Amino acid sequence: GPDMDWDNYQRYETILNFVDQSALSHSEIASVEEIGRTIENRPMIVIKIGTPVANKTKPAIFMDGGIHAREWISPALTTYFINQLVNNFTSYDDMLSQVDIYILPVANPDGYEYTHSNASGARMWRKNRRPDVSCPGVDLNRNFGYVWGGPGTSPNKCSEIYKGTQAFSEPESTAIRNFIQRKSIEGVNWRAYFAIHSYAQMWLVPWGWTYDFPQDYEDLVRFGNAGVAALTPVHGTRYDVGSVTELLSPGAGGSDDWAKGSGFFKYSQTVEVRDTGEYGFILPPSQIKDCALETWEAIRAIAKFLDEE
Ligand code: ING
Ligand code: ZN
Repeated sequence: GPDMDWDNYQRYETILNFVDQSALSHSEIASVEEIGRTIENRPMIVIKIGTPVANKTKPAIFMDGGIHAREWISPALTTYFINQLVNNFTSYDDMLSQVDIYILPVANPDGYEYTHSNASGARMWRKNRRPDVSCPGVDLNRNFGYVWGGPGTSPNKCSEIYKGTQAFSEPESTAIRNFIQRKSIEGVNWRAYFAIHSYAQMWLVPWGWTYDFPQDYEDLVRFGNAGVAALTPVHGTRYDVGSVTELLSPGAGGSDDWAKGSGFFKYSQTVEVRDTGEYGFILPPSQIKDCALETWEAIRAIAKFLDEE
């Protein structure tokens, strides 16, 4: 298929080939796993990247990208991070010994591919592609099973924040949950969960379901501040750090609330990347590399934080 680059937004097939090739050519540090299939039977893949360190359980990071179809910058970033870690790894071997990182580059490939189609209004599609005669699609970021159906969700199939028929009714959210549970049982030391979204330039921490704060909220903000302190100097891009409800509005059933509420992850966040609304979801491809470079610095700072903790 076509080659990968970060001058344009890529189709899912190109992303799949890129991730497979990255792991195949660097099998000493990377491996790919199919974690499930979407409603339209597309494979969902996670790449694990890290060097084994003897006598140490490394902190592990999980990242979901592209859970919302129209947020094209998200898969562009997750694939950029994969490329930095796998194909430029000699300059980042520090990070590869500090953490194990698991990246799901596109959590909603059915929706992502739909936004690349010519169907009327398709470019602004958000949900997955669960079929329905009148209103297809479930908001995967309202379908996770922690206070499912709480504030900021809808029981209406036609809503952009439709929660689905029950918690984890969708194969895409179920695949993420099952993978995290299974790896935990296998001994993976989950520490930080990242959901990569656009747009707002905000580093959002739980909770999304309530205006209350988690009891360790200050730790989560300190973690977020460490990321943003590394991000902003790169191009002067400003991010706010705070809870979802504090900075935006309630939204229950998000992947970040589930990651925290399930107890698997202490540090859980939704990072809303560029911009603040000038282009919104239609961020020009000319901004991909700048956005990727600055957020990559945040991820590197976070790896160091977790290693030193
Ligand atoms: N924003 C997020 C959304 O899902 C959010 C905000 C994060 C809500 C976490 C609830 C939990 O609506 C975007 N841009 O998708
Ligand atoms: Zn989103």
